[in-house]
Amino acid sequence: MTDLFSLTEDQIAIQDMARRFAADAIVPHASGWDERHEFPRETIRMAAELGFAAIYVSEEAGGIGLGRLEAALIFEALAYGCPTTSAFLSIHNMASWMIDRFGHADLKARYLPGLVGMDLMASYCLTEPGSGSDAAALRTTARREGDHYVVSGTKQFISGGGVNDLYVTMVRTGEPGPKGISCLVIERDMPGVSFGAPERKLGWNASPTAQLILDNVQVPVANRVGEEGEGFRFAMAGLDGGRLNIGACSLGGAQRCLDEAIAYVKSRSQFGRTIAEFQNTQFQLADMATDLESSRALLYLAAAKVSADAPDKTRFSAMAKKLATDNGSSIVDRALQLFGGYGYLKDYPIERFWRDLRVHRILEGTNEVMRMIVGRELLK
Ligand code: FAD
Ligand code: 2MC
Repeated sequence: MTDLFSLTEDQIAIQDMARRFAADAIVPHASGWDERHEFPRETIRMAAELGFAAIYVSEEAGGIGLGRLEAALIFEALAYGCPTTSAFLSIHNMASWMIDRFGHADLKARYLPGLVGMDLMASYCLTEPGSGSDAAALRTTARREGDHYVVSGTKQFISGGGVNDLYVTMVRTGEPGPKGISCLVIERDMPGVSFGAPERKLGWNASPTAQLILDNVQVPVANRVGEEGEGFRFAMAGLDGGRLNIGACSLGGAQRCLDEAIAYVKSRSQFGRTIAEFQNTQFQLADMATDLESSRALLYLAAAKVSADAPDKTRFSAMAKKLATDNGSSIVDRALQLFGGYGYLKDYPIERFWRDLRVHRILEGTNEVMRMIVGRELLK
């Protein structure tokens, strides 16, 4: 019976490898990246050498061809050091997977060899200034002229905007609504591509965010992923996996803060005894651990469903993203409280995780949108 609920030897080996990489290459540096607003390009390239840039890209295309549970284990382990860097890799994986899964042979041959080793880094571009949650209302237009599309519009909040090489971009080629949307791979150096100023954010400082501005960009029809009108479905399929990964980033960040809190309460004394001895502290830790394990259990189940292409995978991915990111934020907040005033200082890592995990309740679909997806499905 317990075999059903334990990881396989291979999964444990993958998790160990990711944990070792995080301990050596991420944990010691993450607060500096945050403080300096530094994008850790070299560390990300090192992660790619372990296959972490193409975790669920097929082996034929040069990826490591693993499932979504393995991906969640990796992103969770990396987020123990830096949720932002882990999420950056997740977005690259999502965009690369869309090309591998839905692209035609020529497109794959042109871009995937660079993407799997991260010689090329990719962004995912759905959101616009006027359409966030209502993603199917996007207005960036792609007008076909011969063997090119002429693309104009603005994509908002693009992770990797300005630093990445490729932009997997949802554009309007047809009627209003989801059926008029197509997906194009746009290169940073194409004439007419520019970027807004880097956004000044509460957290996610190690991950640059900027507008992608497209002004009559000529994009070859050969850069279209799949057929016209299929872009929204591809974007949503990408997010089924992306949402798991963001949830996993919250699990890793919350686990780190729980571990830090356990160590801290044993070392800090007030009223003549360690604060660990207060029943309130023990109850807080117990609740934090319970919330973390229940989120993890649902997330791993949802990941297995996305791997298996189960009919209810989208609903499970949405439920897991909501639970893991809400609980992740709340666990980090409770850890900060256990640290007292020291939790509020940059001398300890908690405040960074507090800021970084907060946005996971908003991006890759707000947690209200997650409830909309689940509610609609239940009432179908
Ligand atoms: P809105 O959609 O305007 O929502 C505002 C509020 O209204 C929210 O609370 C929302 O839940 C609520 N709301 C909206 N509709 C409903 C409804 N029907 N019922 C109930 N409540 C509702 N996007 C990309 O495409 N690529 C990226 O790489 C990317 N990276 C990001 C990085 C960062 C740091 C941030 C902050 C955002 C990023 N995003 C990216 C955008 C992100 O996905 C959007 O911010 C998110 O989807 C919400 O859209 P919005 O900000 O326009 O909010
Ligand atoms: N997989 C495949 N197809 C899907 C799908 C999925 N998970 N979800 C929807 N579709 C299809 C759906 O089947 C339908 O096609 P058809 O009519 O042929 O059946 C089509 O897409 C339209 O779907 P809906 O009718 O559900 O579309 P609607 O406009 O009502 O809303 C909603 C969909 C709200 C779920 C979507 O707009 C959404 O997810 N909004 C949130 C946006 C978001 O998550 N943004 C994240 C940006 S990325 C980011 O933040 C990063 C940090 C990278």
